[in-house]
Amino acid sequence: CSYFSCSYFSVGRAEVIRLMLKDQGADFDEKVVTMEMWKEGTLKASCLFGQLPMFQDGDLTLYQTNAIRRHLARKLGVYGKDQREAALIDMMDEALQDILNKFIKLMFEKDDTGKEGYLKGLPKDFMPFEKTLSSNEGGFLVGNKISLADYALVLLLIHHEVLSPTFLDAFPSLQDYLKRMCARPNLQAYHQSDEFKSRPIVPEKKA
Ligand code: GTS
Repeated sequence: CSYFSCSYFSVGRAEVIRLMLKDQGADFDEKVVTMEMWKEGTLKASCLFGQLPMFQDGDLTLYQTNAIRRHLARKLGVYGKDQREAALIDMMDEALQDILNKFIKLMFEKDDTGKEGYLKGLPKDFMPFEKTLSSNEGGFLVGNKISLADYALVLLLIHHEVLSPTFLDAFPSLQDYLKRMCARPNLQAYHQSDEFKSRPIVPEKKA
């Protein structure tokens, strides 16, 4: 098994990388960067685009969350069984990124005024995934094996349940999916760990 090394802020885009590594039982080391360390400037100056996460796989250094995720997905065998599945996985993942970008924007809003409108838009945003899961007998977004896109969906569902505990009521397939995914032994152990709980992506005032 490869040994990976990842640097990132405690809370941020990199959580989905952690989720995949944990579920896959990959051996990795992580360096959590604090704001104090970051503000000092040396690390930022050393990063190709001046941002984290940074990922190391042997002598390969990568930046950009999605490039890291795809590299790992190819390496860990969670990028579909062929090119057709890989294309469908990319399509699902891009649609999930659209939701993630809106979600991140909401999380960074200083007040709570955007939350109501955001919650109203959720059925439209998540319905395509409900439909896909209800028609895919494999039990995953694409094919019959977990993929890169599933990790993105699982994490978004976990966070949206915190944001709105009733939001999954209208989505039986997503509900069943989340239950199944969170019962995967490695994912369950990580989801229930203090490590995961210590990184609340949805701040209390937004929940
Ligand atoms: N497109 C980049 C990616 O996906 O990796 C964006 C990276 C990014 O926005 N990084 C943030 C950062 O380094 C941290 S996080 O929000 O993604 O966790 N911010 C500090 C800075 O100085 O820009």
